[in-house]
Amino acid sequence: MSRIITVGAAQMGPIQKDHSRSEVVERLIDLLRKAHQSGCDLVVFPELALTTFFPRWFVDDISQADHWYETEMPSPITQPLFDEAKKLEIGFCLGYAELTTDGHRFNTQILVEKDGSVVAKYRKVHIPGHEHNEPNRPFQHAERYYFEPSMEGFGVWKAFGGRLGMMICNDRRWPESYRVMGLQGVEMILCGYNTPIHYVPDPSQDILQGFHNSLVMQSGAYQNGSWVVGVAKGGVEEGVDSLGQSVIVAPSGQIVAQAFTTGDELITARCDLDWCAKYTGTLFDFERYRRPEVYGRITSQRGVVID
Ligand code: CDT
Repeated sequence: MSRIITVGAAQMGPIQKDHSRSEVVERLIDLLRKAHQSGCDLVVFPELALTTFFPRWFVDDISQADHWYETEMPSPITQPLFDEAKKLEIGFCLGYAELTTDGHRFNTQILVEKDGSVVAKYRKVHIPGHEHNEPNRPFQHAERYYFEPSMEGFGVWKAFGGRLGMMICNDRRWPESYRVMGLQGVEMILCGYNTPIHYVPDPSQDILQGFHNSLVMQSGAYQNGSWVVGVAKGGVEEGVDSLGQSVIVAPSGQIVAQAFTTGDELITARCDLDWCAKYTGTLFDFERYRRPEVYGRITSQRGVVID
């Protein structure tokens, strides 16, 4: 029997600073309904899908930013999204900023099953950008000030009839993210992102943002025989233009659906999880062909060491 997940990548356009959580939840519910009408089992929302991308501003006292974080999930404001999903029997994946009861701050994504239960929580591992205010930049990317890196790593969960994993934005640029999930037999990886088109440390990369976005997800999918669903919050948000180009990538590395706007847009694909085995059982049969005995540097060393 074939195992199909019809997945929706629910790209969002900008969320401005003065947009309320309730307004945003309405947009998410609208996308959820569209996904339901398209026959989706699962809909994936972007990174930090409830607020503007607040790490673009610096505050001297981090508690001034507490209002951007969720302290519970669901909360009274997000409960209507959970209720609607349960009513429609559709699962979802949602990114948000998490402030734990003991004061830890994470960039988080949850996976919610069709019955409304939270089956998995993933906290971002690779935190890009900078820790301190850099006033000469046109905008900040102070994720390293606002979020601590997760020590929990990359999990894979049984859900939606398959084995699903999650990663968030910058994680998609690192082959280790995919491979750690690949070694757990992942069949579909869900990834929300916010990617400013202007890369301040090296503007020569600006024109390549779309290329690099699909390059990393296509290669990660192919090299690990997994579906990858990459979902943007794109468009001009508080003056910062961000990449759209949400994609659904097959285990072959081929793009099977791609967003063509930078606004709220749903793309979908019927994903046959058994397609993964065509790759994980042949060219990328890890058990047969990998050589972990010569990969020691991957985990024993962080930066480049020149002998
Ligand atoms: N949100 C996020 O991780 N964005 C990064 C931008 C890198 S530039 C500091 C990304 O990899 O797309």
